[in-house]
This record gives sequence, C-alpha cells and structure tokens, in this order.
Amino acid sequence: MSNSRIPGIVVGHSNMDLDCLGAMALARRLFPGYWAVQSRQVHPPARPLVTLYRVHLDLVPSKELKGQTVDHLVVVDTRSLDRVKEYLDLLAAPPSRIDVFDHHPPGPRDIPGARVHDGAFGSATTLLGTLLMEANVPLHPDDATIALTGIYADTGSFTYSNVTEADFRVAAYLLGAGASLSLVRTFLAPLRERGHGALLRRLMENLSTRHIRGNSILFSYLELEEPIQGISPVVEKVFETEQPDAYFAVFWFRNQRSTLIIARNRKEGIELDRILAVFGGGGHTKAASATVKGTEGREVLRALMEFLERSLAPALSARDIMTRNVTVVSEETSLLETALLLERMNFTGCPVVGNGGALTGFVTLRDIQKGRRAGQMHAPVKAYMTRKVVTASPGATLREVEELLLTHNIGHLPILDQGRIVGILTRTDYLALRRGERELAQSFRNRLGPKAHE
Ligand SMILES: [Mn+2]
Repeated sequence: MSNSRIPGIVVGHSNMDLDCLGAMALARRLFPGYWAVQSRQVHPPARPLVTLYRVHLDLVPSKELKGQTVDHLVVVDTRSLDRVKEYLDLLAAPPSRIDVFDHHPPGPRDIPGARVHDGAFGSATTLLGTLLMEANVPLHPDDATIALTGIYADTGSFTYSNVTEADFRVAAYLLGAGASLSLVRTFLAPLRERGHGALLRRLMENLSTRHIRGNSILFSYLELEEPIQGISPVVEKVFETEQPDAYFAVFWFRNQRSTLIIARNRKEGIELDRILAVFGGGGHTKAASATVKGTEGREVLRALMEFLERSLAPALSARDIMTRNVTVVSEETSLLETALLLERMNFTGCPVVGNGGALTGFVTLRDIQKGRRAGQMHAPVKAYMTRKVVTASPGATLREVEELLLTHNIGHLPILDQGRIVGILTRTDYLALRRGERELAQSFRNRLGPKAHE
C-alpha cells in the first residue's frame, strides 16, 4: 500500500483515550471511508475498549501511515500540533486539508492552517455527536456504546464542572441509538486481565433471563475453542452487574467437547450445590460449578433449564406433604380394636387422643405386640402407648422434618397446630419425596449420557 493516496484519516491525540475513541467512532460516520488511525500508545484505561472494538473501528496502526499521502486529515480531541506530531511525521507530505474537532481551549502551539470546530463541551465526542444529530446520520449500536463511554469518561459520568446540556442531549441520542450502559460501566472500570474484556462483552451480548417459579434466572451460553484462565471473575462481574436471583454461565469448549457451568446465586432456597450435583459438579449454595463431558453444550443448557423448571419449587414444609385425614384412637380404645383398625388401614401406628381430642400419646404395632404377649389385648391403649411423642408444626421445613425422623428414629410425625392434630407425616411420605427428587436427578444424568461424568 505504499505511496497510495488515502482520501482521509481520522486521528486523535497521541496516547489516545476513551474520549478520543468516542470522537473517532463518530467522526468515521461523518467521513465514511476514512481510515481511523491508532496511536502508538493507548491510554491504559482505554485498552480494553480498543481490544474489543479494533475490528469494528477498523483501527489502522499509525506506522502504516509511513510514506503515505493524505488529502484530508481529521483531528479529534486535540488541536495541539505536538499531540498529533506522531502522525504528521510519518506522512510523505503535509495533508492538503485539516479539520479539527476539539473541546480544549486554543493554545500557542495549535495546528497551523486547520479549520477548527470547537465548543466548550464536556467531551469531544459530544461535539461530533451534535453534528451527527443535526445530519441525522444513523448510528451502529457499537458506535453509540463507544461514544457514550467517551462522554462518561471525560465528564466524570456527568459530574465535572465542564458538563453542558449538550453532553446530556448527545448521551440521550446515543442511548436511543442502542448504546449499552452495562458495557459503558464495564469500560469505565476496565478489567485488568487481557482478553477478559472480550469475554465479558461476549457474555453480556449472550444473556437471557428466564422467570422460573418466581425466580429471575440469568443464563449465558458461549462457545469457545478451549478453556481460558480466569473465567470465574468475569462471570462474577456479570452477576454483580446484572443482579439476577441466580446466574448460570454455560461454556461449550469445542476442542475438549466439554461443557463448563459456573453458577452464582443470591437467593435463599436456591441450592446451587444440589442443582449442579446433578450435572456432576458441586460447590456451595451460592457458588458452584460443574463440568459435563461428551454432551453437546446446547443440550446441557437445555437440560439445565428443564431441570431448574422442575426442581426450583418453592421450599416445601410439613404442611405440603403431610396427610390431613388423620386416623386416631382414643385412650380408652382396647388394644384389640386398635390392632384391627391398624390392620384394616394398613398402618403401623397412630396417634392417641384424650377426651378433649388433644394428643396424649402414640401407639404402634410394636406396642400392641407387648400387650398381646402379656395377654392384655382388652386393656386400653393408654396402658401401652408411648407418651413422649415427637411432633412438628405445619411450618416445619423438610430439613427439620428429616432431622426429627432420623434423630428419633421414628416412623410417624404428628403435625400439631396449637395443640390440635392437623396432620401426620410418615417416614414413607418423606422418603417418597426424596426418591422423587433422586429419580428426577437420575433421569437428567441419564439424559446427559454415560460419558457425562467420566
Ligand atoms: Mn477529551
């Protein structure tokens, strides 16, 4: 490309910053076909944005200007000769025409012979934005994001004393053109690790929210060649930025044919360790991960969503699984009658109530056995029943129920509300529920294939 004639180039000042980039992105819409030139140095906070948008902005390294002839030089965010010397020194000849778009005050070493467009705006981007608004030029959302970042950067997020109404007006226009505020926020606090800006941007572009049983769950799905270092902090950043109840980031690594799920949660009742155990992973209730091998990433994502639909039920309590029609016997019922009743009902025991209907004990087939051996089948049940009865309230959580059933090694748990029996919960009811959960989990494991957990 040596010694060709370039119609025009857009440059910012050396060590270009976010406002430079914003102004350049907009200047390229005013001057289509012009090269956008990247300075040798990029201001460190602007580097993630440059990395992300190099292709979109089609940035040409300044060294490619060497020996070229340029008809039209467009300078943004400076009017000082010293700050554009880097480019001018490379050119074969001075440009025939120079336009400057700047928001800095004039100085003694301004570029000679330049046509100056200026204004006391908070950012140079605002100046260019004003011109685009007047010309009604359609904007690409990426340009809007880049430009809005420039305005935020140079106005200290609209808090500096240089801020004008025009800055707000152009910001509104950029927002209307599809600028992403979450990306702007990201660029203002640049991530240190290389490549993470790109990852963050791709995650942000691939977010979807699903409302599952009253929870707002965020998902992202991304295909990558291979695993990369430090994915978790980026997932964390998305979680912090978007503030969902829970976030599941699913990555499919093509070369490994493996899927990584990273999950974060801030809501009680969502137990990520339990959920991701189904996918061969683990962790904590609020942070967990899983790696699934052999199953296509999309299929893992589908399975995950379906599993959540079915397992994110509101937390169950005793009242949800108890039997409400409780068969009871009175204290005076004979052991024989009680035995016949239990046999007929196929029960192994039942609560015993006093005259007022209040719970006074519990009788089991084992208690009746004792009476039978003693030849006392006509004795009242109160002589053989257990008087210390373990009970629970209707609001007891499943965890509490489990605790009671296991530590007391009992098969029945009468549920009392203000002293009255309102239900009964058996070990069998409880185990059936747990079995249901296990079977659901197992069906998903099977679906993910035998290779899923190698
Ligand atoms: Mn500036």
